[in-house]
Amino acid sequence: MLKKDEQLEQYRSDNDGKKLTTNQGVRITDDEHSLKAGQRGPTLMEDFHFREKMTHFDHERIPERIVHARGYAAHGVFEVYESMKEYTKAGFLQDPGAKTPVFVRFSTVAGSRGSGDTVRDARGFATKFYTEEGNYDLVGNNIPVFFIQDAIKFPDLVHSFKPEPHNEMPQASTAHDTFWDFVANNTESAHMIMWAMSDRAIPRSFRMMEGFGVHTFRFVNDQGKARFVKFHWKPVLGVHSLVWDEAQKIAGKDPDFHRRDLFEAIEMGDYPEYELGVQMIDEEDEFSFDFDILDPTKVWPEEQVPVKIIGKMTLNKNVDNVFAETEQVAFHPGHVVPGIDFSNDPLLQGRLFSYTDTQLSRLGGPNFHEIPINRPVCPFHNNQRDGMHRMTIDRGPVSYHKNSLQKGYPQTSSVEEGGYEHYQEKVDGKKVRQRSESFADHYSQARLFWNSMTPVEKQHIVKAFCFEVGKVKSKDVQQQVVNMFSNVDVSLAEEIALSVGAKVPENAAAVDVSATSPALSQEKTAKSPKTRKVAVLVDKGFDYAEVTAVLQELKSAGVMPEVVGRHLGNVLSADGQPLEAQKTFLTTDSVLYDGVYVAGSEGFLESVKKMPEVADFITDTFKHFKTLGASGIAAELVVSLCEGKGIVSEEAGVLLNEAGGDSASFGKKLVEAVTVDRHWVRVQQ
Ligand code: HDD
Repeated sequence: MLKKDEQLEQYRSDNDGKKLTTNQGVRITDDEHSLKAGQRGPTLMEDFHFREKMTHFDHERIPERIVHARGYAAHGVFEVYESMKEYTKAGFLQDPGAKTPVFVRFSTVAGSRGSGDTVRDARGFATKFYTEEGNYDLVGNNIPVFFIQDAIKFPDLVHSFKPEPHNEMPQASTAHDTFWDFVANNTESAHMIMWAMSDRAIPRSFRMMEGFGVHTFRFVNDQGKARFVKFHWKPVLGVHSLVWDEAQKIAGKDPDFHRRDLFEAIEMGDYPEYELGVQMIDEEDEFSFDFDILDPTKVWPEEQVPVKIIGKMTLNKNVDNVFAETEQVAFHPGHVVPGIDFSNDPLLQGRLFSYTDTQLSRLGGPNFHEIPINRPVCPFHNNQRDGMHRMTIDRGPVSYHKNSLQKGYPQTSSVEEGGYEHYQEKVDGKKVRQRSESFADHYSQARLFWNSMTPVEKQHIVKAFCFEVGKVKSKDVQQQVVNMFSNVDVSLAEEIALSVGAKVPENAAAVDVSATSPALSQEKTAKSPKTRKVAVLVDKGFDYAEVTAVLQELKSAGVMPEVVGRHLGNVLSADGQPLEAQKTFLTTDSVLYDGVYVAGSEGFLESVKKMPEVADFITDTFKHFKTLGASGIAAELVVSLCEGKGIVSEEAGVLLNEAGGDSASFGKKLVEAVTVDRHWVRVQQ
């Protein structure tokens, strides 16, 4: 058991086999009737059980996070691959054998706590490392840059993307006037907007997205030597996304799509894994780049500053209680340990104030560090006292430093004893409300991103712009957005302009979009069939030998097939053999799978005639570029439904198996096609 788990164990409680009591421990005889004066009479004030139960219920809700309200979390473990002693003295990065407990919360940014998972948005990726030297929080996103360069603009940014205050619409969406008005008037957002309009903003799964610390931090080693560092999480399963139409449909069919995916993967033992990578720049090279390394709207292109993979995180345990753990966890980029320090990035500096401050109202006082999920696993002692919900019983009369009555305890530590020493950066400047000229280039990296995309990725970005800006009502704002993005690429601006009825400015200069950073594209990401979900559509009269052979192939490759039928329970094959359907054509939908395999039978054709949902299963799978397999008479059906909608061929991920064909090799081909993921060749130009 990891140390954090042991600690949490003390607080876990089970009702199984227990008597119902009040919070004071008094046993209760009846929990269904309030105490009344006569069976039909009024309820009595002295009913302490009623009062206590109702009062507690009345106060069950706490304020949701101002951003990142909707999130889902899991426990896990982090292990470093090799000692990082040369670069940092951080204890948890020294010993490859050491296991550091972690707690990770993934989130969307804009939506309320009850909003859908698959909205277009950045995703939060916040990790708490419970190290022996204190908690270290890496509070990042799945996008490596941010909208703004100075934290003082954060309230403005958030006000612009939250639902508009006069009518509280739209929920969990940036497709509205105030957001795009903010963008067009704050052009430093250009680079982040390119990412937000890309497939990165609609991940297939929390398990299949990257994480980034975004800011430049510092590593400091035991010699006091510092280096600038950026943090990356790289998912072992690769980076994969949904397509926009699918994402929107999932938001209705299963708003919990991402949390369900994470929860189920962990329950099944398919533990999500992410490798930790660092990019490092020597202090001497601070000014060697054509961007300012302190600017949070810039990446350090991986081709210029390689990512060194240094360890792995495995998420292996779901929470026991979402409120107690996921909701009450409090992250803070200012929670650092010796060996990790800050840079002067003005966005980071502002964050260092905001996070503790927000917990004061969200978690109701200054003692939120005592909530079990937030407690460090190492001892913590100081002279802070009292406040709402204080749990620790501090003994003795002394609560001040320095003292003699308690022999100076709790004592400070020297650096050698592990005391945190801030990096002694020399700072000299006039007090000014200004931004460095070196932050003024808002477009080069937006262009770099755009130019590093494949044609399909570009097409998705264009469509996302057309959707989002198309929902804006103000013609003026639409025009401003077109003007702004003509600085990234005129052809991009032309497409947006055409779609929203605006004009590309006549003086728009053809900008140089020749530089690329191939690492920015998802195209070459790791691809694996593992944990991919395939719907197996069956109806009465299917070929039992074929379906079981295909199921076998899928399962042995780590694919997760789910049998879907007209009704739950056993579906009978042509030779009378039963196969259990776990879902029905009504309770699930093609958008919830990575591929669909249709086992042909007369019964299936009947279902297609009777239920339009069944044909949608096929056409949507095709439309979303996912693997589509069909056998026997379903093969003809697939061809007739999909021809005219794009390319129907094996190369395009449409696999047809004649009745009586070799089912095992058909199953293998299905696995290969699911591994490829999306079959973009179907895209009709
Ligand atoms: Fe933030 C939450 C990530 C800029 C202020 N932020 C929050 C969470 C994540 C991030 C992942 C959710 C943590 C959780 O799951 O509980 N935030 C970022 C990143 C940023 C960023 C990657 C830019 C690089 N944030 C940022 C700025 C400010 C804040 C500039 C304010 C100055 N963020 C907050 C907050 C939140 C928060 C209001 C809301 C809930 C919370 O802190 O605990 O304080």
